[in-house]
Amino acid sequence: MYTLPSLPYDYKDLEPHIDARTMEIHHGKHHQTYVDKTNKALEGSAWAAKPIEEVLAHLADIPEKDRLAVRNHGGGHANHSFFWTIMSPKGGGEPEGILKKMTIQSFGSFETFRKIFTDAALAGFGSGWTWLFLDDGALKIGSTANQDSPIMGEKIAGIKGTPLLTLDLWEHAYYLKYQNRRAAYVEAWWQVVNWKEVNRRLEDAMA
Ligand code: MN3
Repeated sequence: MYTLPSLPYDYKDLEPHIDARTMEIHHGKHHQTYVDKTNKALEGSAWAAKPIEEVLAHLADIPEKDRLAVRNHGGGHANHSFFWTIMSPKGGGEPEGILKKMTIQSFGSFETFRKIFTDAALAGFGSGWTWLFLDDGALKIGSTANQDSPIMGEKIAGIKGTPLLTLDLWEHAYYLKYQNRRAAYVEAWWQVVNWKEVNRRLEDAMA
């Protein structure tokens, strides 16, 4: 049985960048629905006792009749659980530590990294996510459709690796406040990115 994780901050705490009403619906309704439908899809299965990340890494082993539901709703549960942690009311600014060093090594500068990530987020058509992830020791940026993620692997998601940072580009993530202005949402989101957490995940992945 999966359960909705509580947020590490209040719904209103990411204001004015991400509004409280959006957070309330996004977490309390959308994410809850992904949790409920994952539980339904895995009802009676031994997989339901495993962490959702482990299930998603072995999607091919899920019975075919349940596989798409697990991919979509389990993916939604995992992606949102991760997404909440990489935002913070004390976020924004620039990375520190090994993350700072590696973004400069990989992309030339933080500004270039930010631009490549932003361009990827704006280029996506329809619903999906843009990621910074670690693949074979290298930082990479890529996007996935629907609720796919790098942990599902290249065959399914088109990219593979350990997620470090992600941005939800479904309209439900921003439409109440930003309507069609996806670029304004992305710009606002940079103001709440929890670089400390992203750096911690990179340290863990490199260890
Ligand atoms: Mn969402």
